[in-house]
Amino acid sequence: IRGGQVSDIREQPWQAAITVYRPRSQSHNFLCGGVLIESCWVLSAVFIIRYNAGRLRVTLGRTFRLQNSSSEQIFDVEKYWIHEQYNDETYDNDIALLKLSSDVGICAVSSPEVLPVCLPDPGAVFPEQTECEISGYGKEEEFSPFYSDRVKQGHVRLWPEKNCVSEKLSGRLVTKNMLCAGDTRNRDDACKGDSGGPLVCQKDGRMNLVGLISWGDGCGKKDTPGVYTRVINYLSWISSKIRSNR
Ligand code: 4AZ
Repeated sequence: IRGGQVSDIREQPWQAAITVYRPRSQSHNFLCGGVLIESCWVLSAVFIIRYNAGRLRVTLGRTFRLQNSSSEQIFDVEKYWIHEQYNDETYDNDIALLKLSSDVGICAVSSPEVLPVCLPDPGAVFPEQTECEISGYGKEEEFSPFYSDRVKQGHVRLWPEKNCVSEKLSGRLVTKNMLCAGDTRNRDDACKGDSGGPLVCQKDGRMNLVGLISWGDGCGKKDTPGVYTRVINYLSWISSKIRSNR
């Protein structure tokens, strides 16, 4: 997260960190963010997941990315699904669903540090300028060599659709499956390593997962929004995958 502030995982208990096991170094490398939506189910973005064939692992409940914590819950990924219409060039349909591995049918156990986020109702409307929250362990500046040691959160507003166009994003295509959000102060934004993580907005006293961090033109550039996968367009994709693979 560029800008924003350091946070505690209890403020984003659905935030996941996705890592891949590298046999050569016998270590887990951080890849990107994810979002817990049910005990055994995590949403993330496609791009990173797909180029990292290997043993994926999901870490929940950690405030500090590299520090073990008594509140953490760690799972191997049993299987994952990439959206059938994912487009490698435009990042259209940038959504992946991960099933956590468990022998007992229960994976993540709810606690102050680990809690699934709500998906929006199919008809929910989130008006332009709604203030929402993003989070992740990604970079604090576009060209920083390091990911953040600690989970961060940032505040962004939903952009009017008429401004969410390729002219604001170095000419790259924006589709109906994407939404734009940004900070009116040009400060907070998602950055490298945050993709797959949450954009949540409050509605009726609950946090709803409105977007998945997907792409952008740099991090926190003036008048340039971050681009998010529009989660509400995928509610039936998500529920049918879960239903047929429980
Ligand atoms: C990334 O590379 C990334 N400023 C995600 C979001 C944004 C930029 C880069 C938006 O994961």
